[in-house]
Amino acid sequence: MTTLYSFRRCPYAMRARMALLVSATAFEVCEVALRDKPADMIAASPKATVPVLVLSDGQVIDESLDIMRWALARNDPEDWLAGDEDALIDTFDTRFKHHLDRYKYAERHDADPAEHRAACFALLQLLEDRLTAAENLSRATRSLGDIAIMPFVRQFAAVDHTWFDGQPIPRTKCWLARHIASPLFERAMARVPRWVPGDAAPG
Ligand SMILES: N[C@@H](CCC(=O)N[C@@H](CS)C(=O)NCC(=O)O)C(=O)O
Repeated sequence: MTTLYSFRRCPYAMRARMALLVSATAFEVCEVALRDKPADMIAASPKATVPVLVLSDGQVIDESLDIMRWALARNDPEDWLAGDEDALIDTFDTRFKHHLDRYKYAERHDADPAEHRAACFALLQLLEDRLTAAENLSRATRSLGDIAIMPFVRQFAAVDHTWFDGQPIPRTKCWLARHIASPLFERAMARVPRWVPGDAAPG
């Protein structure tokens, strides 16, 4: 069986779960506590970040984008790989994430949240511009770029929903709301009990 070590609220794990689901890959979810990760997960991937995918032959994939691309290379019914927005994804994984952490956890970083919120907001304009052409980032229908980026924008919006809802980025707000309301996201966010060592099987 293919096992995904996952954490429900982790944006990287969310995008991996969505790609595994859309590709109809059979997998079991091992929901971990980040403070108490299973020894099997750390043995498979010593860098110890979620998600980690362990295939039935023992192969380990421990980067969320690699998990997405692996799953879609096997089966890509919605042609998500045609919308692999490498550069845009990288901007959000690096610059947006950097500012998001300092906006969301300002005290931890001894940062000015307003400054980092503004830096995130400037990057959201990239999405707003893209979304003038179509309802999703690469085309009308969702693809890899949308799903890779959406969980981070969701996290940004959730820090202060009232503020986010008041911002002049109507297309981005609509795009985010559509993805959050999608049956795929709902499935990816289904609650699974935490895996405790000694249980018969993960999940
Ligand atoms: N580049 C990694 C990043 C994964 C990552 O940073 N995940 C966080 C949770 S959202 C994590 O596991 N952090 C380690 C920890 O909190 O102990 C990926 O794309 O899979």
